[in-house]
Amino acid sequence: MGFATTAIHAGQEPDSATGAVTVPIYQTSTYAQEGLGKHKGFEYARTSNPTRLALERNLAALEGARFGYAFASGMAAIDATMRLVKAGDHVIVSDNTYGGTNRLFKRVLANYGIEFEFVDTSDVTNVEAAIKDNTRMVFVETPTNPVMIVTDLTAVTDIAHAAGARVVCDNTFMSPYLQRPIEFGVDIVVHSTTKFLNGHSDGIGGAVVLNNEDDASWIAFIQNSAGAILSPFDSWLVLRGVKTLALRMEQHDKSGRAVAAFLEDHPKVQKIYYPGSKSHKQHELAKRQQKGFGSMVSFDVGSLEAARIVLESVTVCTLAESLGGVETLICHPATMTHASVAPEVRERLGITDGLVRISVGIEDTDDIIADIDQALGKIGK
Ligand code: P1T
Repeated sequence: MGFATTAIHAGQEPDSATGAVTVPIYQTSTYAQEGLGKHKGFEYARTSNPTRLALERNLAALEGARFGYAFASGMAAIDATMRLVKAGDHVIVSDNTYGGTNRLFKRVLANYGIEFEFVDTSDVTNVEAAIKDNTRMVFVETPTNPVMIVTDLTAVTDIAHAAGARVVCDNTFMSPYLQRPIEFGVDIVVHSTTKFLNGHSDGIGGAVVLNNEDDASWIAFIQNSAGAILSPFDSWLVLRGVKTLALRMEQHDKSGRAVAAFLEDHPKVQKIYYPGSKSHKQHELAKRQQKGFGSMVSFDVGSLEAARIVLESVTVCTLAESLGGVETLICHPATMTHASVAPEVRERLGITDGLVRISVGIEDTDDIIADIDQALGKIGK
């Protein structure tokens, strides 16, 4: 079955009671039982809900995995995944990740005895050098938010597995349409469904998908025990969004390439970060590992003042956090999405005061480019 067919049908049989072709929003907290221990497979909606279950099956199918679990946010999904390690375990993490991931690991989970080591995972020798006897997990984001560093998933997985560690990949920036980490040996894929999967900027959510049955049972146990579940309505919104994922990602990818090409040649732009650009250090790897390059583009205009002018001059693009929606969003990572990252780390990674990040939407490409062009034109005036 092709990707678009899977997106539209996996986990979504017509409703057995009514024939409704769209999975209903089962807005219920509990389910009537026929007798003690006699029920239709649903007991309490924190544990399971038919709308959420349909989404979980759908997302698992899209990533080519057996099990999927939906959470209240991407961060809740990542937090649940980290319950697979415990005090005394060592976790290697990509040194550039979404700021919230860095904050969760460094400021919250480190307090519970988990040892995090941040390395540039785009050079796999760094991962190899960081492996210790107690390494139990390697957590990578690829391409990274916001400087678009790409990690070789096969190479990292080989190293991690030889050491007995799981590999987790945050696939939010690509979506399963453009990258399927499990095909490269990755054990667990996490998503902020808030982004491309939902695609309409109208819900916060997250997901964990994986193949290993024991790990899946533990994630399900955590989902039920800690309770950070995705609501029936939000599950339905993501199911609705995923139906057009293939179409949307084609257009995101097309416009992302066009915007990147435009920025690359622009005199006011000092540097661009886009794996589809031939100047990107890992362009060849991105070509091998990804089906496209997506629509996340970052670029440096040299100063906070220049960035402010661009961000405050756009009219088609919207100044806002988040990404992956149908509308073009533009943001300032240093003060917005990555404000929680230490300034010296931001500086080293290239998250400068002049860095601007665009999530290219699916409006007419010419309108997006014209808007960015007029905003860049205001610099130095
Ligand atoms: O916002 P939430 O659904 O909890 O997802 C967190 C998250 C996880 N992983 C990646 C790669 C992300 O980009 C995010 C959220 N990112 C933004 C809000 C942003 O604007 O970058």
